[in-house]
Amino acid sequence: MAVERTLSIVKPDAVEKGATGEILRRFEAAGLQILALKKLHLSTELAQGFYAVHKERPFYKGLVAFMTSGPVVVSVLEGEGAIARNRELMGPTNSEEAEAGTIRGDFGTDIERNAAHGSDAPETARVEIAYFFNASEIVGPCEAL
Ligand code: FUP
Repeated sequence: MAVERTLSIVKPDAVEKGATGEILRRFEAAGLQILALKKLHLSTELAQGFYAVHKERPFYKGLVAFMTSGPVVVSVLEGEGAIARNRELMGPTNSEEAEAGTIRGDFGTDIERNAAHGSDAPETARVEIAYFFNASEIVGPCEAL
């Protein structure tokens, strides 16, 4: 399997619960290296741009309101099959359908307040990583893991 990079966001609900450290721990325990990491409070413009693909959807306004409701923690993860591995760790989009032991099952509430975001394909990962990080902010790879 190819070494990939993916963008992760610990969403405002999980940050507010104090689950950031546990979520990042799960990434590392699953063999994903953290190449870049920052905490920020998204502006409406930044959240709208990130979710622009959904702008005609009925949930867009609520999603942007949620994503700007508190700080998020954004990271670049790297590893073998990182995109699928991250999505496995997160569980399905709807936290009500996510099993215990998954990030969305353990820390999310429903389909909107679902604790985490992860890129869904290599091309979206490239776009999403560049949306939040300059090349100089991405450090790695490291040999330790
Ligand atoms: P995912 O790839 O799992 O993040 O899911 P999607 O790209 O389908 O959706 C992006 C985000 O939109 C989800 F994280 C939550 C939100 N969403 C809703 O709030 N309501 C919906 O009905 C579908 C998605």
